[in-house]
Amino acid sequence: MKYNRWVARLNYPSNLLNEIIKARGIKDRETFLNPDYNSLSSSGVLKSLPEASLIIKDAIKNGEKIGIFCDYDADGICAGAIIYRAIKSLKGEVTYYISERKEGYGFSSKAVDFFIKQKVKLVIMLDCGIKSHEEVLLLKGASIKSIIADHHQLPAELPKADAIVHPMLTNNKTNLDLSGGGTAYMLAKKLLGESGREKWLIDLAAISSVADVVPLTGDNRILVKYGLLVLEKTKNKGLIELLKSAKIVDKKLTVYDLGFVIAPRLNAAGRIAHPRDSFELLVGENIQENKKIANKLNDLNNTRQELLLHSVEKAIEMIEKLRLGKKNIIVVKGDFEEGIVGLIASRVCEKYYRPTIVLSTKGDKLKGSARSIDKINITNLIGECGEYLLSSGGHAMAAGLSLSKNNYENFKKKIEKISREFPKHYYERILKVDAMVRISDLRVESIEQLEKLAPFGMGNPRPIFAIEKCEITRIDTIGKNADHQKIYFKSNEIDSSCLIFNFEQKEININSADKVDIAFNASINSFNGRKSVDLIIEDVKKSR
Ligand SMILES: [Mn+2]
Repeated sequence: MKYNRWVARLNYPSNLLNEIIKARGIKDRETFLNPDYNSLSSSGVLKSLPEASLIIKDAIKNGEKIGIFCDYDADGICAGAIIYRAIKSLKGEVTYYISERKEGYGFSSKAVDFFIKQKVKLVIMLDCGIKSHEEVLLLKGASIKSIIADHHQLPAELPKADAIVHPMLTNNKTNLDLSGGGTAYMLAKKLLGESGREKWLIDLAAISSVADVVPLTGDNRILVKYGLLVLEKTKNKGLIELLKSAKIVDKKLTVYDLGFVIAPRLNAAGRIAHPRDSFELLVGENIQENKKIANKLNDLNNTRQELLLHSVEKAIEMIEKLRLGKKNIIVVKGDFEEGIVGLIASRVCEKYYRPTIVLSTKGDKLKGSARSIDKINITNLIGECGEYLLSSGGHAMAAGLSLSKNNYENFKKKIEKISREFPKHYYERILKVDAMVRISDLRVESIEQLEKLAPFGMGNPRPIFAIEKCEITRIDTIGKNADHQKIYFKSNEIDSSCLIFNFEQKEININSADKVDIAFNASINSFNGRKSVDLIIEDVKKSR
């Protein structure tokens, strides 16, 4: 059993779709089932959006050069590309500075120098900047205006930029969950005067939203739904080559493609090479050049995958040896590649269900990344140890940090001490089951109906069902590496089967003599024009 507990919201509902909608607390059923581009609401409530748009339009009108600075991850790169393309389509003059990961997160004084040399009159910071107080002042000193469009946690005092667009700064005090790219998209929408031209940029906003794992509800749901549609027929020449080299053309694209195929390729450059490649792909008009970059990103992504597997193994070895797996927080350091510490932390956090900080010892200081579990805001937790840090920032579930090597022990001691106070129940993995069902409820038609809840993702997961007391009749091991299983079972005298992917022996430990409860998601499998329902196991436990 992978989870400590299952909690079911519904018991044997008569109509799956209707009752799941209600149980998930979705208030406006019709709006949710039919997300409409015209009901995007963020652009109406974001503070300073009109001001920011006006500043950009003025700069364009006066023939002034505009500088773009964005974060080096997929969200930031897409945010930068959105605004770059919007300004280009208004015939503005625009340049960009993409910093490498080793220059550190956020707007740097090096970027300030670059923009001064380039005689830029306005700088727009995307998916970063909300903590760039000093750099904004440096720009001001050089008579350069600045706009920040960021979505990271707000500092106590805001930088003195000419306009700040941020999902937590709204006229009606709602806290929007936009990604960096989503925030940039709202600015582009305002800028292009809802001419309709901005719609061709929504694919980039969708990639951002999924890459940054913001909840796919409200405006994000609209961005992703329409973003997927636009991406299938995108006019972005770079994206076309990226889709080709990743072999996802001529198919219905899904959130999976955004999160596990496209975003990792855009991120790969920033992790182990230079993120400039990804940005230039997304704004480039030269097909040959784009082809070259897309293939390069493909290769980089393969290298990144191998590197990650190896590094995760190494991290787990350390954790097992030092018995850190049961501590309330896991802190490890090693000579990990800086660009993938976040990915390592994410795998470790998933495996042990503990907030995890992974630090790279490769540079002159320690640079790291953290991932967390539902009940612990990791950015706040790290912030409490600020006296030992050079920098830190992020969201509830993920953060970045850097510190000097001689502060490591003190930092570790303090954060472990605070974490020791956390109650046990924080560390319980709970599986939210949408409904207990009978095998006869899982007809092709009712599962097809549930597809109306898509796009699925963070904040709107594919529904999970559970069936009690299944009698196992046979277990087959399948897959190239024999790491999947097909389990045949009988429930209420009906024969059925389900699939388990990438199982770990100790998690799913059953044999054919057992009666088990299974928790799974259901999807439609079309083969040779025949439709059937696939049950993909999320967890299994012995029946009581
Ligand atoms: Mn972001």
